[in-house]
Amino acid sequence: MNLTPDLIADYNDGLLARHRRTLAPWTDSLEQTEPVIQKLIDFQIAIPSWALGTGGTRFGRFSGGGEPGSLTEKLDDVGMLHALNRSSGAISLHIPWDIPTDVNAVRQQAERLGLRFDAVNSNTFQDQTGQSESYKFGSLQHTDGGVRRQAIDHNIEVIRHGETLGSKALTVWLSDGSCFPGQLNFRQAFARTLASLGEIYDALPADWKVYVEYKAFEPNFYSMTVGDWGSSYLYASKLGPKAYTLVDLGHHLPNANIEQIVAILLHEGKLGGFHFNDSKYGDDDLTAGSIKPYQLFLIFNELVDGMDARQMNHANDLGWMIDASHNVKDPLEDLLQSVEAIQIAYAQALLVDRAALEDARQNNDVVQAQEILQDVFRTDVRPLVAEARLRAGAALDPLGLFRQLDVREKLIQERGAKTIATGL
Ligand SMILES: [Mn+2]
Repeated sequence: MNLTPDLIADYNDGLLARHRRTLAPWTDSLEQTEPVIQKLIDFQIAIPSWALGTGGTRFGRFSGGGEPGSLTEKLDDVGMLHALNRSSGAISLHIPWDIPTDVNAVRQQAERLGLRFDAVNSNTFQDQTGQSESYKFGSLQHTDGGVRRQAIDHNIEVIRHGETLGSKALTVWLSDGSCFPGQLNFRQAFARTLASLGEIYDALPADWKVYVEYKAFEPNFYSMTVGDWGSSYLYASKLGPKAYTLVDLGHHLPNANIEQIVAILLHEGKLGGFHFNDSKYGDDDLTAGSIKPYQLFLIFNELVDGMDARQMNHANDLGWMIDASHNVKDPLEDLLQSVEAIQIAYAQALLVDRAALEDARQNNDVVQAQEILQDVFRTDVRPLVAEARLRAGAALDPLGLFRQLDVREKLIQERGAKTIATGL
């Protein structure tokens, strides 16, 4: 589907009067809002290729129809999201699910759609057809050197695929761990994993980063070999300056203080990237901001504060990615909702009066510190986010336009009702 600038402008014309009315209260404080709008325009959130199809659980999967059956179709879907919101200008690929067959064609298509390739993801949590060794008992931690070799080589192959597409980072998430007490020698598993990661690290091009993603539990339920931010930080520190920790919001034990984790990692210069999602219980992979929007805001509050303290570029210096997928919504509508929730939290964090907050902290004025944060959180910044979209050439209401155009119905007609996105 070709969402031309004219089509989007026509759609926006119908919403413009209402938008101007909601934006009016902000025009009195232009000095404060202009930089926020510009930062919102610059801020791009990568869409993971695996979120374009309906996710599933181990109990079942309910395809919504019209899912992308090839890398080309996945790029088309992200290109459409980006045309709608001008904030999804990147895609994060998963190897082997998304191995490009014609690299030049893929690069050209991405360029045409205004997309770049964010971190590439390796997969040693499944066995692939024809693979000689099994990952049943782990990959980089495995007791058998042959399994470790295969997993290391796979990660290096993922780097090479990423290089051909212009990606600059590898994300390693390991399902390695153990399900029962006694199964694993923790110290040896750590040492083997570190040595394996070291070989992958050595294969990184000079301008690449490796993100070490952690997860508290699942699929292993007794121990995970990269189970928390401390272990990830330890691996990343020992690996070297190109290695960073990646925070996936759903990968913590319940009630973990993620904003504090983010603050400390940023302080140490070891936060590399983000996987946004939301959860009620565990790794629920729900829409960003759908369950705990205040937590999302508090995380962005630390991100903005910590990045500014290190003079980092908000848009480019960290990897911003969504990692969500579930069973019940249209995946594309869900992604539009996630991107907007992230933008709202980011805009609110940019509006925090940091001098006043520091002053309140200095004076141990707990009430005032809380008031400052909650006042911003309770402010409706949606008009600012919409204004950023308008200026960037996006739809004022991306979800509204998506529905008005019957995009899903057209994708079903084009691709069929029973397609399943590769890898799902
Ligand atoms: Mn993740």
